[in-house]
Amino acid sequence: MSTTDPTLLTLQEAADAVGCHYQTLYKRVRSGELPALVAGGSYRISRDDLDAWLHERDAAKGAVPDRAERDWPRQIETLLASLITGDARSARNQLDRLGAGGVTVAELCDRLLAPTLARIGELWHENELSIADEHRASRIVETLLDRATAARPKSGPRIGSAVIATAVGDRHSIAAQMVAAGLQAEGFAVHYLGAELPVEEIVNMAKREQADLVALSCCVAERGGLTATITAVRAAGFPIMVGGSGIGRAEALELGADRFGGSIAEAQLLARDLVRSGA
Ligand code: B12
Repeated sequence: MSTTDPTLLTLQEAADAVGCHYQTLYKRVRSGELPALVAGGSYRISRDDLDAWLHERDAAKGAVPDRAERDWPRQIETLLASLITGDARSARNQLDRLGAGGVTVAELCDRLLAPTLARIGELWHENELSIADEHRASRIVETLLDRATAARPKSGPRIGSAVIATAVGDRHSIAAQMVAAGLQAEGFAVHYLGAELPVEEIVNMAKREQADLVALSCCVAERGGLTATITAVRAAGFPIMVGGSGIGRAEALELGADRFGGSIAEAQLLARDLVRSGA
């Protein structure tokens, strides 16, 4: 392995990712608790080893670690700059660093990706960004979500299975992709269908995969496709949860959703709840 291997971190890089002083990691390396290589006269830590160490430490504590509070406004500005300039590599590195520091998929979505996309939306609205700028940024976010999902396969028994989509008439697939990433990280088998699928296709997939629930994301004001999908999914007997910036709780429940959620963290809790309650 060469010292330029991007998966090998210096002590300082690893400490930055974790949000602690480098001396803390130095002591863990010296005690043998955290595996490290010596390259060019200094320690190098692999991302996999760092992740495993963080995981063990969290498990031993039995609680969420008290890592330094993330500076989310700064993280958002950094990601925004990468998305605006189309710098996919910097965006990827930023998320990798946060992931190595123990940030969850739900936090990445709720605290970083969604607010950054909202800023993209504002700039687009104010004609500061072109449609092409917005499309390039959206595409980068899709690849970041693919990567975040792939990096965190949850071990242990499967909690349930979920079919996830947006309703016909709503092309905002990224929100649904975030729900899929969040549920997958939680231990669900996810069947993510993206946008613009006819209602019967969503229902058929739920039947074929014997889904425990259907999750729909809604980012637009249009209601025809959403109403038809909720009605058909309910008629087929599948529990359904709805969320997204285009709809509120009262309306979603009124349209027939069993649950409404306003974040990916909530989507994870609600999905577990739907599986447990079977409705
Ligand atoms: C990217 C984008 C697009 C892309 C989408 C690309 C893609 N592959 O997704 C494209 C270019 C296709 C697009 C098109 C349009 N867009 Co657009 N778009 C956006 C933008 C910038 C980001 C959307 C996004 O992905 N946000 C991130 C998501 C994840 O955030 P979120 O919805 O808040 O979701 C969070 C929670 O609500 C929750 N959640 C979400 N879903 C679910 C589901 C469940 C079950 C649960 C529990 C929780 C949950 O978790 C998420 C994370 O915290 C927004 C700006 C914004 N403020 O969001 C506009 C925005 C959504 N678009 C808008 C508009 C108007 C349009 C167009 C009509 C523009 C046009 N004139 O053509 C078309 C509509 C096309 C259509 N029929 O769908 C408006 C919507 C207004 C409205 N409510 O109707 C917005 C708000 C921009 C604006 N300020 O005007 N858009």
